Amino acid sequence: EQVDQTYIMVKPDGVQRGLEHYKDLKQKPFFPAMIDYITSGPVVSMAWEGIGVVPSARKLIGATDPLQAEPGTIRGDLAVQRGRNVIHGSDSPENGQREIALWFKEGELCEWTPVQEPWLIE
Ligand code: DAT
Ligand code: MG
Repeated sequence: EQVDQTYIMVKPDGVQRGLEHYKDLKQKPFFPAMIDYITSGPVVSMAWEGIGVVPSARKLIGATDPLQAEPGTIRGDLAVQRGRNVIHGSDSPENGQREIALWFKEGELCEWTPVQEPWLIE
């Protein structure tokens, strides 16, 4: 099975570097407001690794619009509007790699093996 990595960020957000993060949305009308928001304060950055981690994390996060997000998801339970949707998760393994490289320097990622791993993964 494919082990991927995904970049997870608790927004808001940004500490200046957020300016690059959403470059694929640069042409969107909400881009300037989103950049103001994403650079308004510190964020919590994480790199998660695991089998199918990209779709699993997105499922946990919920739909972009919190009003459409299922109860039990982070956005569904904790957010109200798209422009304040609390958390980011990469949308593909390729973007996971790109975003992790953008937000973490060489040597900053902490890799370890939890003792229960053999009981979770065949
Ligand atoms: P996601 O964060 O679910 O991957 P996205 O990549 O399409 O969603 O957009 C990135 C962020 O941009 C999203 O978390 C919130 C903001 N956004 C998206 N669509 C928006 C819209 N129509 N109006 C305002 N903000 C929007
Ligand atoms: Mg996205």
